[in-house]
Amino acid sequence: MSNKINKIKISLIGESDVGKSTMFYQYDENEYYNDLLMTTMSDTIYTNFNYENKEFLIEIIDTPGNERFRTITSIFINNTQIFFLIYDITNRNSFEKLDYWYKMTCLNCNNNQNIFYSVIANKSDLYDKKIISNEEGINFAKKINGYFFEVTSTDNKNITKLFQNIIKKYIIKNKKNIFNEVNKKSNQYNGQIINGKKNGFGKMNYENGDLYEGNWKDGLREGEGTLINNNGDKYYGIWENDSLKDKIEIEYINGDIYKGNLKEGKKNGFGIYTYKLLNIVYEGYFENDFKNGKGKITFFNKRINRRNIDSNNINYELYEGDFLNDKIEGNGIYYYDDGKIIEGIFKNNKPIKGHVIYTNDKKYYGELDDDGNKNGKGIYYKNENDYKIFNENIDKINEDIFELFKLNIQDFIYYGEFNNNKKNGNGILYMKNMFKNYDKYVIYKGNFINGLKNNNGTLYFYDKSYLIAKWRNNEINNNEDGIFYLYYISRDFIKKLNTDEWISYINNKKKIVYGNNKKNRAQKVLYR
Ligand SMILES: Nc1nc2c(ncn2[C@@H]2O[C@H](COP(=O)(O)OP(=O)(O)OP(=O)(O)O)[C@@H](O)[C@H]2O)c(=O)[nH]1
Ligand SMILES: [Mg+2]
Repeated sequence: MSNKINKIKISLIGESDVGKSTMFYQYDENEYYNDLLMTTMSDTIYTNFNYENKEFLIEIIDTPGNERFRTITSIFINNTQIFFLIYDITNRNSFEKLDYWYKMTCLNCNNNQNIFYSVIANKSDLYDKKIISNEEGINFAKKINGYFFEVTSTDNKNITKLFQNIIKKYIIKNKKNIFNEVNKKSNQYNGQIINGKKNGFGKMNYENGDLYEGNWKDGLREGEGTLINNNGDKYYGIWENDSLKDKIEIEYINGDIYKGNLKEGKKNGFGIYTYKLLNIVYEGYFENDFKNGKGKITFFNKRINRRNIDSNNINYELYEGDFLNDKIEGNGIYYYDDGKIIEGIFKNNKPIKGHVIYTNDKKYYGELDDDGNKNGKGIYYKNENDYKIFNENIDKINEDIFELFKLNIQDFIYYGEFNNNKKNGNGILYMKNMFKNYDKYVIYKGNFINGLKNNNGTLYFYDKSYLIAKWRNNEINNNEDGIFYLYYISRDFIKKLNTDEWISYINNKKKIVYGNNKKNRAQKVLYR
């Protein structure tokens, strides 16, 4: 056999920052570097690989992803047998550019039949920042006739296994050429034969690279057995009539483990999936390999920081509820590592609407943004009973704001628009001590910016009087025309006030007293 055939060239390509060099050094030096400089020149390492007593010389090329150095890349990847098309699972652009990189691999080749493509989803340790689903990665791999792998370059075992597996796969796929086995049968069986058929224990190498080791009956797999498929995934279980029975255990190439039900080779029904590297466990239902239905995912890598959490026996970040197509989607409850709890509706791994309980004991019900922050319309409150009463009377309040005084709310309620976790937009704020030294409840209905009263808003007082004013950061805005209106509905009386009167009234923190002396009430409100 010529030396030429025994050499295998692997090229690592993909956008800048996806982790090519990190992977390269992890394989070469068993070391994780997180401070590598951007690659500007190609880098090469050589290693040996042994397969079925044959030595292979492996040449691995690291290339620059940055646009400025791409001319070099296209030269250095000439005559590559195995391409690692690498993307970063947290970066959509890096995934979308794979198509470009794929095309580059074929610039100078007249026939890419013998090129082995592996699509590598890197940085799997950044699970919570993942935005490219495996489904997307797998679909792209299928499109280019390649294989899909998800890895993290922070873990040496993971990367070693990845390289070994891909090289092995490549060799198996090209066995005929490499071993000159053109006339040999590639289906090889090594084991017991009874009555001319496989019976008892035996080992079988399949043409497609699968390997089965286990029991046989009348030529079919039957009983205990392990299959290592051509992807490097290991299936252990009880076989019946040549296929795996429902309850099985799979050890994936990246170390992940699945224990549970299988139907037609795919995870279906109840199962437990352990993301070994990430220290995350999913227990629940699957459909066609995806998390689908009810389930629970525990992030053992994230401890919950919450004072009273022990009473619930929850120590790790977890979500319990509905899943759809491998994502957290539907109704569920999420216990975050910062102690926040969200019970509500989720979509695409994120909450969109629900009840939020904060560690500071405040609560929120309403719309949320991707990060679980208050965004949109909602009610912010402290006392569960207040919320209940408020919610039941919301129609009345919308019609007549003074109804709110009758509800006897104990703490505070804000009902309205949020943006960026803060009151932003229109809302109603009902609270005690809205002004210092003032011990009565007041309602503000109007506009907020960054949590503060701003622009147009009205203050409503106990006695059905109200003040219409312009606001700036919680203060009456004295930059405006200086005229404010105090309406005394009950007395059919309107008093115009100038800025100074109101500024001194609010800012001098005078106590407002709603009079026992009805006759002088207006004066008291204003000047006491
Ligand atoms: N969390 C995490 N970070 C990674 C991983 N792999 C690489 N990184 C980080 O990603 C950044 C870029 O890594 P590089 O290996 O330099 O990227 P590259 O693809 O070689 O980039 P170019 O040389 O510019 O083409 C570095 O900060 C690495 O530490 C990984 O698996 N997990
Ligand atoms: Mg690099």
